[in-house]
Amino acid sequence: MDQVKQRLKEVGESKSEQLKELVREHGDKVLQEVTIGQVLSGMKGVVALLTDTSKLDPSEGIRFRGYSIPELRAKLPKIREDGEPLPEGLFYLMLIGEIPDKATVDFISQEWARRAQGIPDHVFKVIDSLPITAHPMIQFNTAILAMSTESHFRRAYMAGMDKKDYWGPMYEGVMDLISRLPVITAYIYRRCFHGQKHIKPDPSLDWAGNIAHMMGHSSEEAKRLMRLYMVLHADHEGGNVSAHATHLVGTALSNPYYSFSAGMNGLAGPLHGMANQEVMHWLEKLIKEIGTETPSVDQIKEYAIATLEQGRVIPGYGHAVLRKTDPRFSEQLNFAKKYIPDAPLIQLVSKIYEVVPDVLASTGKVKNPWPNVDAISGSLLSSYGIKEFPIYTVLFGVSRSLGVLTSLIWDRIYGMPLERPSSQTFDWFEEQGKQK
Ligand code: HAX
Repeated sequence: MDQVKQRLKEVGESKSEQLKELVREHGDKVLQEVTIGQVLSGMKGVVALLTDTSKLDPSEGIRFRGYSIPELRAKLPKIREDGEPLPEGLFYLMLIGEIPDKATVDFISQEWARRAQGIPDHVFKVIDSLPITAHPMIQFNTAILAMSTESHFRRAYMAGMDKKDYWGPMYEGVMDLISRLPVITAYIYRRCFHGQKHIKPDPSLDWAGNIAHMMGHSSEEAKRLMRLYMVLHADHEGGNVSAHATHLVGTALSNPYYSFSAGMNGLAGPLHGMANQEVMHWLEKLIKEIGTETPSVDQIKEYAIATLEQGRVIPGYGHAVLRKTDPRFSEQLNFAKKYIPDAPLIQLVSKIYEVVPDVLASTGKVKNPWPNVDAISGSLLSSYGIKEFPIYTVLFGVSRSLGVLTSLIWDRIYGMPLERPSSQTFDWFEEQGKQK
């Protein structure tokens, strides 16, 4: 058993006992009242999930196992003191609940580099059988499903594994899957956009550095950006579509590939992860229609209002939980201002930030008029040379694997049962509304 798995076993055994005790002692306690409005508006604010990896505060933003993003940047191990934290460290923190030392992070880097070599040939053949014009998210998700032939969990389950051991093969599958996503991503990227000229992984590199390297953006600057990107998108508590879908499908004891694929299907929606690509189309159209990369505040305002009048959303703005500027937006903006302050797209994003919140607030219905993570991530990637928008949601998915798959392991440690909420008909809701 590797050192991370061993530590997980120790932490997990005690936590799963505590959970059983909690349900035994306090299982009947009422948590909250739920209104018809909440249920019929996407269950916003309804507490229905247990997720330890991160928690989202409407005003403050995300905390991973209690640590804010600035705290993580200070505490998680890095390659260089002035660099970005390594996503391997965030993975360990989310999995174990402790900040790892550099040696542990190095172990995970090496372990993932080793496991990344095990992708079976048929996965690449399956990708190659898709049209080159198929959206990268289609290719990504197809590859994830194709990799499920390797599922440790499925094999162990078929062999009659004891319930209490579910977490072990789940851990092995998750480690394999996370390690392999960068290779798959770079393969799709180079297939679609760089004449199928593929670049081998460099096993001496860290996980995120390797993504940049295999995509062909191997400068130190691009690697630094990729580390930031992979940390910032890793998790957003349990209720967002990708996390929730991964968890839900996992409760049927579907293997990690099936479960993660469900989450990625959700991430591919324009109101979730695909918003990063949508933002770039929105910016591109703005530049084309107004005829300049440096529009005035009034021109941006007019363009934003026109978007709303067409019955469309302004991508990159708004959030189901957040009620302030997303700190993941601010972190990226600070990064850009530090390293590429003159990049035209970053200047445009900054100017839009001055205008759009007021436009959205003036509608009187948008609960959060502030930018989310997607308002800037594509502009940042593009400014570093990764200009092919369709790959952006795939990169988001690679990062999101860290959080949702960690939670999937914990679901099996906790012995989470099949999730099966109740549904009611329209007539039932109407009847409830009439009752005093
Ligand atoms: N532009 C225009 N209208 C918006 C809006 C925006 N950016 N954000 C919300 N609204 C509208 C909603 O469409 C809704 O309109 P209707 O009542 O006519 O249906 C109304 O304002 C109330 O919505 P809300 O309660 O404020 O927001 P929701 O919780 O329903 O939705 C969304 C949250 C993120 C889906 C929403 O803000 C949105 O569509 N934003 C644009 C897409 C986007 O950036 N998505 C990425 C979000 C972050 C993320 O998950 N990244 O992966």
